[in-house]
Amino acid sequence: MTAEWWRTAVIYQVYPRSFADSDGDGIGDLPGALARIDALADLGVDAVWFSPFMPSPQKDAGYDISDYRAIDPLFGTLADFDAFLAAAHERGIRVIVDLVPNHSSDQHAWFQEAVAADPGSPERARYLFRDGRGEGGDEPPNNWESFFGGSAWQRTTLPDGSPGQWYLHLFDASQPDFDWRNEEVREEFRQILRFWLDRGVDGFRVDVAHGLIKAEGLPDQVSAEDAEAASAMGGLANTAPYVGQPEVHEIYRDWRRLLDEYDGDRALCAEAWLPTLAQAALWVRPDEMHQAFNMNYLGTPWLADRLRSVIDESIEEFGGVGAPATWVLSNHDVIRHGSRLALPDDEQSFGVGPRSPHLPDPQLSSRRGRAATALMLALPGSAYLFQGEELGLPEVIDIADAERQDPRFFRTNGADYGRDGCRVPLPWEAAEPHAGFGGDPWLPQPASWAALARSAQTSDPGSTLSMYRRLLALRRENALGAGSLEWLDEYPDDHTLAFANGGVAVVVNFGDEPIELPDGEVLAASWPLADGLLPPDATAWVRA
Ligand code: ISL
Repeated sequence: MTAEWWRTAVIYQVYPRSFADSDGDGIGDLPGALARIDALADLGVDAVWFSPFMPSPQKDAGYDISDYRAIDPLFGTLADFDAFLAAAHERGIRVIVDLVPNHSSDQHAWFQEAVAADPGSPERARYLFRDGRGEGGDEPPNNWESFFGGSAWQRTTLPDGSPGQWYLHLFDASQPDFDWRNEEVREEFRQILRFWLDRGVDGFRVDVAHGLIKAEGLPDQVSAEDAEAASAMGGLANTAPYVGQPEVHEIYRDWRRLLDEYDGDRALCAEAWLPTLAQAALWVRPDEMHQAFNMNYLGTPWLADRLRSVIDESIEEFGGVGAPATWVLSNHDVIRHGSRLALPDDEQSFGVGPRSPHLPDPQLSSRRGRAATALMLALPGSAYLFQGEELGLPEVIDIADAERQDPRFFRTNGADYGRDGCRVPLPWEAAEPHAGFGGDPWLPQPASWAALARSAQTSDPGSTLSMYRRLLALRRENALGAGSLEWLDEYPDDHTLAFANGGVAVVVNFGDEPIELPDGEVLAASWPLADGLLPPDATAWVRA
């Protein structure tokens, strides 16, 4: 592979608990992933990103880590990981692992020591313990809210049963936040990075990369209206006191120096949810991370003008700091993109379930899902795929409340369905029990998924899987990742996007009527053409 593989790579997210289960416990594992590695090679991806597989009480599906230098027995052993890494490298596939530095599990040895230690002790200083406000310290230290709902503070209980200090958790109460102003925390994570780099990983996806540093003094968050008023009066516009604090960049510069000591082009990718692309670009300045997820692109509805602006802005902002633009439509935190793009714009976050006001139409989901992918894979830069999107899996809606697992569902008392619907285990073999996933899956698979199994799609030229394979092969042959985008303005219509990337012209139809394609060989189409015309909610690639 060429130098700086991450500038153009298509990176496939393996969510290990839902990928492939080798031991029949209903939870995917590393030997299961190894047994299926040829499916990834065959698909044609450049790299795999593994969501966390480290030891964890699994309160947040592995994003609550109790030991950063081992593998949870649920998923296998370090030897299993080494075997996967070697097999991936043999096939020219890079492997990046998930680093979760914002918080640990409450079962991590450091947190257990912190709870047992006194206020003001070095053990407590690794996390964010504070006295409460109000009489008896009964009120949380500030007004911050958890991303999963409710207060971001949890009070501790002393051995005699009386209430003690509070600790900060931006996510679940079982996920206490580290204090990244503490040098001991920084040194620990340098060693963790080295542990995985020494094993040969090609890089890290960095969880919550916007949030490690909290504003000095942990001030109350100002409400959006107050912030607006302040900014209208010439004051500073509000950003949450735990998002995008300037000192966070020192940490990534330090990590970049560390990665640069290693050979082989290792990369850091920021999971940073920031209000604007201009802010996201700060994470990928030349001495910081290599890539940042483009959450602004992911959050854009299926509208030609909105997509055109976000594409232009992405190329400009990331390009402006010398970083590749990145693209992503699906991951383990959002509604699967076909289903999402078939929902009203204001219902595309926080999950969908049986009581949601609107449910996505399956046909429309399928058409938009495929069209959106065919648009994304033609863009220059690097793209992320989430396991199962290549099978056209829809969001699973009918999960009974009793079967749901996401802490977001529980912390909002079911007001948000949360993320279980995109995490349902993959179907591999149409004719096997549990569609060949392994044991009885930890989230129930719909019976209809047998028809979407990889075995049912693999030799069907019209399947979603065949479309992904074809697009990835064409993307590689035509070096689209390293290309550049030029809008084709002979399509002035509000309901069309058309651009050229090198020798490939790409046309996307957002309207209700079929449209003409430019002259030339049709290389790929996300939906069958009708009399040579591109139908609504479809994308075609044409040899220009
Ligand atoms: O900041 C957010 C929205 O503005 C949140 O969405 C947040 O950044 C996001 O949920 C972070 O997600 C990651 O960390 C979580 C974990 O539950 C997710 O699965 C992971 O992707 C806590 O580790």
